[in-house]
Amino acid sequence: MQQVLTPKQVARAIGVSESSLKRWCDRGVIQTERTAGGHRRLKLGDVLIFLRKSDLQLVRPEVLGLPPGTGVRPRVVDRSETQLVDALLASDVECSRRLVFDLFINGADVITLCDEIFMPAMYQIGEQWDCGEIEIYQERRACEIIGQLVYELQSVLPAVDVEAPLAMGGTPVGDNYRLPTQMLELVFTSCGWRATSLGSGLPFETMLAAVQEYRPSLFWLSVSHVQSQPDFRADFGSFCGKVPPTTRIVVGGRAIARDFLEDMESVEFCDNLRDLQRLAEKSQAS
Ligand code: B12
Repeated sequence: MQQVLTPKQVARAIGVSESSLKRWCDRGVIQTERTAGGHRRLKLGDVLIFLRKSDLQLVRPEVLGLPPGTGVRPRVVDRSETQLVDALLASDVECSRRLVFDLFINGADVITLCDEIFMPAMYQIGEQWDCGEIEIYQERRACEIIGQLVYELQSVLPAVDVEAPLAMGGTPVGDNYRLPTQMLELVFTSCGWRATSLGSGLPFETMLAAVQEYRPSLFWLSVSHVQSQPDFRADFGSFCGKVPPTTRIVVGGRAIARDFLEDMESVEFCDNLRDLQRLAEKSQAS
């Protein structure tokens, strides 16, 4: 559910008069809804979209539920990854949120955030863990915070049409990575699809049961860890054979190589989330 705000709250957050804000609402400059009683109401996501397009700064971000200091200074993607790593390792949720919402208000889309900020930040954390420079709890906590941020970003995206195509997916058994499949749900939602991540560590039989029950237009498989390549190949091949042709299968992730799929004609491979966005937008248009 998106946070819903009154014009008074938004005016306070942006530091303008309530009457100016109401005028913008009525001119359609900022997307507004009306209650049954005719009162104007604004969704947090629409306020953020408005801020992206305007030169206005947030003066009281707390009113919108954002950390103090959010939206005050422009932030660039370049240095943000390292700043996020520091915030994550210090378990500083507010600083992490501020960074991410600063970038979002500055125009970074959710794919840039996932592919260019979250993923490299977790990569750095993985390297530090591998060198024994950080504690395991710091790595786990970083995952939790990013997971929280991904949900928060999802909650500010525009509502998706109930008739929109459905995408669904998860990670196979033995693969305990939660963030990639959560991010795939976010990306499909941002492309206007209905999207459901089934989670991680799923046996292929249960994925098939979900496909048969919900008949998605697309099923994604995120593969970050494979226990046994031959078993995975056999199980995945058999799964693909049983999925109805009306469901496209898309695969990606760190543990999957393009040549792995050479003889699997019914499966599409995506290198990254940007690739996936192109595929999602193309399929929706056709
Ligand atoms: C957090 C973490 C874990 C956590 C995950 C917790 C959780 N709830 O998710 C847990 C504890 C499970 C874990 C366990 C292990 N881990 Co680990 N882990 C990591 C770490 C630090 C981050 C992973 C992550 O979430 N990254 C963020 C995501 C979003 O990035 P991503 O996976 O690359 O996904 C991106 C793309 O690949 C793409 N993508 C992914 N899937 C798909 C699908 C489609 C369709 C598309 C289009 C795109 C796409 O989009 C994403 C966004 O850009 C990495 C470091 C790293 N390099 O990433 C190590 C790392 C992957 N782990 C490693 C290891 C060794 C392990 C273990 C084997 C350790 C052990 N001995 O038990 C186990 C194996 C786990 C298993 N059976 O699944 C090594 C792997 C080394 C190697 N060469 O294979 C790494 C690289 C750490 C290191 N530097 O050594 N790990």
